Amino acid sequence: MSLTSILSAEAIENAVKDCQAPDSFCYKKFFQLCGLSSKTPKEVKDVFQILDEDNSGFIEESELKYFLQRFIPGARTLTEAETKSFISAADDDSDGRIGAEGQCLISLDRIFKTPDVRRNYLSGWIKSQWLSAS
Ligand SMILES: [Ca+2]
Repeated sequence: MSLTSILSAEAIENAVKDCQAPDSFCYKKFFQLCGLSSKTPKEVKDVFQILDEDNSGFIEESELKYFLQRFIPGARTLTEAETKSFISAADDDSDGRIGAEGQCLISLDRIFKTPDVRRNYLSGWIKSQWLSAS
């Protein structure tokens, strides 16, 4: 699984180009430009898993720093200020990392989605939890 199997290479390039200057990274704009905002819950979770390089179930600060390089190898690293504001936007329990499960998945969703899509995603997520529990 690679990011370009979920997102178009052209959209990724546009998104990364848009935040080439240090401290110009805006995650909302980035997710819109690269097309992630319109992806299904499953695809969003696939992207999360790609970004979670060590499969810890969380995206840590060290992984976020290289966020843009996961999309395009030659891209810049995020600055400390960008990394911190990105994490604080998604980190509900303030443990300094973004998780993919439970409450954390919902907060990740808050970043990725518009409110209408978020509701559908939430109900889909709850269903998937029930299915996997039975
Ligand atoms: Ca990780």
